Amino acid sequence: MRKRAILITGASGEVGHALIRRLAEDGNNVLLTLDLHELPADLARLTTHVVGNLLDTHLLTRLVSEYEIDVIFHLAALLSTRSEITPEMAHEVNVEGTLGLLKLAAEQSQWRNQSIQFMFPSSIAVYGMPDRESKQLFARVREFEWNQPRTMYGCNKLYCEMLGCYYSRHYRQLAAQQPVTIDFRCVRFPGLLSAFTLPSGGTSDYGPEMIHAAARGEAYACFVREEARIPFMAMPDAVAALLDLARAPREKLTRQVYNVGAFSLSAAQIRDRVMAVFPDAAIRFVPDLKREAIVDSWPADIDDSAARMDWGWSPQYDVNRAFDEYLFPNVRQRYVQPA
Ligand code: AKB
Repeated sequence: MRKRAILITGASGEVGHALIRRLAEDGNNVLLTLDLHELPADLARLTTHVVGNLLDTHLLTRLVSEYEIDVIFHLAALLSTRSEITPEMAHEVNVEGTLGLLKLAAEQSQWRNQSIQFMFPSSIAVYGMPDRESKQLFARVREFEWNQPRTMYGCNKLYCEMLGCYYSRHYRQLAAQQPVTIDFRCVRFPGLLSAFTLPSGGTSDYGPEMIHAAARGEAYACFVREEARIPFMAMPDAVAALLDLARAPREKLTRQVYNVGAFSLSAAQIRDRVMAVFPDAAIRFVPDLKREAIVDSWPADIDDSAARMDWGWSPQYDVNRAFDEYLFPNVRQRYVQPA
């Protein structure tokens, strides 16, 4: 008998850590996690963790021979800055990795005659504002607007959203009998702020880096100018968005890809909040014009009314709660030196 499980790829990334903890709170969930890296010991005991490559098809086949996977949270990806450094590798991981997993999920759905749920985190990187004037003028973008990404990562995410929709609606459309397909659902995340982990390889990283550097008592040179603005979200809300969408009745969903928002901040506004709590923080603005151009291509904010309407999306952390109740107390605690 195969064991029923929830599969999380990219489990040792930021969202993975938070999602494992949250899913493990419900003692009934059996978690199977996959990543190139080990998990920290406190997380590893909550899951069956496999160290391996998503692109290894033999490994994936072995996993489905041992586990009956009901839900997949496909988090594995190279983020935007990293993807610009190695674009072809980003394509391999972000697109081919996703394609292989979609195919596997579709085949398993057919085999079991039951739809496997495929949860996919996408990103504001799928948007590409052509210039700062347009960004100011069209401050809150809807899902179907400005889909002209400037980065490899943005292109990868946008295409994988489409692949997910294809695999769930049209896969094997010419077969004599329409097979059972996957239940693909996707949220487009803004920049994420976690109190417990630091991102690596992203371009929204200046937000969390500024906060964590101040708590560690280290100087920070922010790589975008003070006015640069994008939407952000506290990590608990990101996990809640994935889980709320996963639980939403299918008939309520009018689309498969949803924006989810919480608040929008300029880099200066993050600095001001940090300085109010860590008055000795040494924060300078030393723009890296190339990374800043990526941030400028992302919208200032997103319109998430479809998510609010269809499945009741409502972030629990507005900007004040995110900083004052979640980020600052936990980040401060994280770097306390033992007496
Ligand atoms: C990145 O900066 O690449 C990510 C994202 C906005 O998706 N954090």
